[in-house]
Amino acid sequence: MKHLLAIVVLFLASCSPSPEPVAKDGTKKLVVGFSQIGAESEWRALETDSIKKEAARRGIELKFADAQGRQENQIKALKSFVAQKVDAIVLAPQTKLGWENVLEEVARAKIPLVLVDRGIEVKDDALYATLIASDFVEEGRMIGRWLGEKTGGACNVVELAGTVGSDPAIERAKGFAEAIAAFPGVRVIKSQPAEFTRAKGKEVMEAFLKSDGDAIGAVYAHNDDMALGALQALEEAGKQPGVDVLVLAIDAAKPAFTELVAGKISALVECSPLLGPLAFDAVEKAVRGEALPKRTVVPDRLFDASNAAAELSKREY
Ligand code: GZL
Repeated sequence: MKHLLAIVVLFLASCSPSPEPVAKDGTKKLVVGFSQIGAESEWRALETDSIKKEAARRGIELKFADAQGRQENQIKALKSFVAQKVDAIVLAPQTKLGWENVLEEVARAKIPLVLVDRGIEVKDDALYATLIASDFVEEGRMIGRWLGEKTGGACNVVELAGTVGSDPAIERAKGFAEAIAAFPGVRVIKSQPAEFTRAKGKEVMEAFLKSDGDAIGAVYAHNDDMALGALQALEEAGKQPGVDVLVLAIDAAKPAFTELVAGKISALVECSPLLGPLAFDAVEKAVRGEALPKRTVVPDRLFDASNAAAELSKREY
């Protein structure tokens, strides 16, 4: 009889659902799904690292999904997070459009969703708890104003644009155009997408040099990586970046910042990738049902030859 009872008890125990993860202080461990765009740039790798490190520091179980640069993979990841009944979702959305249906599914599952790094366009902004990102329009304005003042308002610019349809690409172009409107002689003579990558930035810059060569006075790259690719193309064409052609970019991560100090890049506007702490502050508030501001703007500064050397040793990324 005793053996039979022991077998029954063991059988029942094996049927019980796996115990929920428990944090160090005994509370239920938060389980958060993070849908990341991919690994197209230095900035993206830094952001992923910041999110992963902060989750570990807070004892949060992070389910990480890398979409390899494809929105459909992000949508699949969000559906999977819903099926796994995560406590919250963090999304870095590759593009502005195409999120309505999957975010409605997330909302029906009553899972709070925090946007980091890029915004989206949806009819009902209740579909996300908050957006934590830089002000990309202002980043573009800062670069445009700097270029207008630097060149006395006369310069032919070629623009290396970010991923088509992405918030930073759309807004950084808009802000730059707004600022240079005050300098009629500053004109964008060519603009092409270069996917935020170094390789594509080099390839598109080579095409610009073929078509417009000596007419080019400045390169405006929507991120560091495309600017670094442009530097390679310029030097291979026998040009001296920073002397023959001004090179301007946004992100200000270490590799580009080093070229700024060296004088090959002329100006950088920073865009912090260290969004982990802010993201999980928002997640923890959202899970507790606390109200959140719809938008948290991460402030950015401009660096050029006047302040780059003094700033280099202080950089966190
Ligand atoms: C900005 C981020 C952009 C970076 C690029 O928040 O979305 O995407 O500027 C990255 O380097 O690829």
